[in-house]
Amino acid sequence: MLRRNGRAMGLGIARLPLALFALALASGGCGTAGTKLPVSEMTARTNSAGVQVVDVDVHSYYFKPNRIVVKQGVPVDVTLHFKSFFVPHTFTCNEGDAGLAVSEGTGFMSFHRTKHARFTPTQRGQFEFFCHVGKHHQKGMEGTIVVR
Ligand SMILES: [Cu+2]
Repeated sequence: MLRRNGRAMGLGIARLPLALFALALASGGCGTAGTKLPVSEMTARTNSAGVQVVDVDVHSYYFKPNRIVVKQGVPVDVTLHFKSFFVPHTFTCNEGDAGLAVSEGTGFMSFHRTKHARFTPTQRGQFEFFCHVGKHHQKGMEGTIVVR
């Protein structure tokens, strides 16, 4: 009886690092900093409805692609594929003067949800988008919307 208890306790201790690792994952301790990744560019394609569509994968802590090229004056529909299970993220752009005021995101336990960020760029130029959750932006979770 005692020996069996001892064995069970030993197993419990062996599993502790795994539990800590899972906890670190859940709290956002893991992930890839966007600052360490190269630029990946994608040009939106105009669909039959005249909307510029582009897909963006939202990871911890980067967007892919992180450089989106669109045309001025044509509506844009960015399909956001949230790839993290536990860490919430947003796709945020605060360039209201350029028609780029948008913030779409998920909460905790997002489990591969998809959302849409819709806007119509009114000015040519390069505008930053980012994730406004916690310190994700500082970790390099950002990108550029290029309006031509
Ligand atoms: Cu984020």
